[in-house]
Amino acid sequence: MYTLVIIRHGQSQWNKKNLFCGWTDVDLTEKGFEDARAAGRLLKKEGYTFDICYTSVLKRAIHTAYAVLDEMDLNWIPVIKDYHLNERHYGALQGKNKTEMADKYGEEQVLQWRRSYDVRPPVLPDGDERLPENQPVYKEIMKTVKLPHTECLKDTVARVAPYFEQVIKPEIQKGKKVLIAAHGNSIRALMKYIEDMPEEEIVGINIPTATPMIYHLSDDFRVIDRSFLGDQEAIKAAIEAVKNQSAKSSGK
Ligand code: DG2
Repeated sequence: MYTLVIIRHGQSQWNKKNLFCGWTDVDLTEKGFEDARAAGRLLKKEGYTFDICYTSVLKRAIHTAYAVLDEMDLNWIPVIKDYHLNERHYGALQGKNKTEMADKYGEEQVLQWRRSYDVRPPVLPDGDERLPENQPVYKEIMKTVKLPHTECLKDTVARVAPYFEQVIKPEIQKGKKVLIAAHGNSIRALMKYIEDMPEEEIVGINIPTATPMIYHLSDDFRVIDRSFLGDQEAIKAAIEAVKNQSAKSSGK
């Protein structure tokens, strides 16, 4: 049996302001750092350890990975940063407030952008300085890969799944204990792939920040169980809060 631990980063500056973030490289808040450190302490207390960590090229996930590992005295393990684990690209929604968008376009529309499986948000316009081709971090990658200007979850699955299958899974099969520090939707994409989850089920899944998710997998990589580590009532409330981020402001 294998154990795999996946964690969404702690609260980011833009989570706090309720802005769509996607590939925007914003940092954690103080609370985000502290919650990530608390997750590391919890993992250590519960007896977990890691041999290798995978994260995205976005600092909110990278800083979460290091905060967790620091609390576990595991700063020395390899931390692999790869754009395949980036958040779903949120296109032209990046930087927009989720509540304001619900007030303007209706909750249904915003929910479709946030949670539908195959509807892409509006694309970032050509020439926009936020496009991946204008970011130094993607310069090398762009030489061989076409990077997105918007993504639906299906697109995110299409980049996350091969990376998991070809890079991460072989390490798990070698017996390495793996930590993945990623994002709400890149984690949902991973879950869809690992569990072979139907589209109707993944649309209802919301991932709380800085909460370790534990997978037990059989030798042939079937899911034995999946659970969140920590106070189950608080986790339920955190999941509900993520779900409700695109509710209209009261009175609208
Ligand atoms: C959030 C997810 O991603 O937003 O891009 O705004 O995990 O990097 O904070 P994260 C974003 P929702 O899909 O939950 O609206």
